Amino acid sequence: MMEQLTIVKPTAQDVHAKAPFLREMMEITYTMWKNGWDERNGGNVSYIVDEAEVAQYIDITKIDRTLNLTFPVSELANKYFVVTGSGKYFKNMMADPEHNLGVIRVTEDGKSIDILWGLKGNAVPTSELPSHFMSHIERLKMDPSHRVVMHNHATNVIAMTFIHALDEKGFTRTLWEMCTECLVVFPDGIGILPWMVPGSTEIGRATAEKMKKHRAVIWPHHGIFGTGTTIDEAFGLIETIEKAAQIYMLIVSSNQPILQRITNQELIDLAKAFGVEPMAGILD
Ligand code: 2HA
Ligand code: ZN
Repeated sequence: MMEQLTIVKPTAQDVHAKAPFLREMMEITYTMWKNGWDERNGGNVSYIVDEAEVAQYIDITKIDRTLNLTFPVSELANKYFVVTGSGKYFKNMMADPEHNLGVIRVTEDGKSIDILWGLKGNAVPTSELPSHFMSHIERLKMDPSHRVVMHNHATNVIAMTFIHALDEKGFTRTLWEMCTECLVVFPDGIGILPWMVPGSTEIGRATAEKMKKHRAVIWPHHGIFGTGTTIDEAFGLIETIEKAAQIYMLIVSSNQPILQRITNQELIDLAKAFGVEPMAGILD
């Protein structure tokens, strides 16, 4: 007998039925799972939301729990985030957002977070919170309209990290060559870390360091981080990189000789036509 997935219909009173920032998170995490990028509890997302917007749907004076951070983030003091929960399955986001998502606020001193909504059943924010928070800090310095940090296990990106050299310039150039739009979508190129233990403050620091120059960072044999000013932008960035990696894997797997490619001059022409500044040291 086929097991039926029960979708609990939200009632009009449910915050997640009304708040656009929660709907967006539910829909994007579910989409990522459907794409095969978030098996089991893989992946995590955090999204900065304005206080005024949160206050329209949630009583921001009511604190459910306060959790101490092992890494202080005074730069993010009093900021509100929607976050995915630690150990939670993206597959279940649409059916049960209150257990799988949370709305949190960083305290005035940056040493703790207040849980204001969701993360029911004593759940806590994503295990990759250090990478998320530290990346937010760096991206906000580069772009005050930055809002989203998104991590997933994009399949072809992971595959490519086994067979392509892990130097940032070479890897970026290969991706740019795979689809014409790539250079336009990520002219700032891809940051790549060495393999590291996930969930740690160390990988958080290393990821954030790369975020000073790039909006996307690859963790070899693990996955990708993408950032943006909106959920669509962060998702679109990862989607484009994953598509390029897929083309690369298809070409390599085809065992056919490469007969033609986008040339260096064509990439230069493309950057000029679209007014983007390509990551230095690749096309010159
Ligand atoms: O558990 O993807 O990197 C979620 C993860 C950890
Ligand atoms: Zn991961």
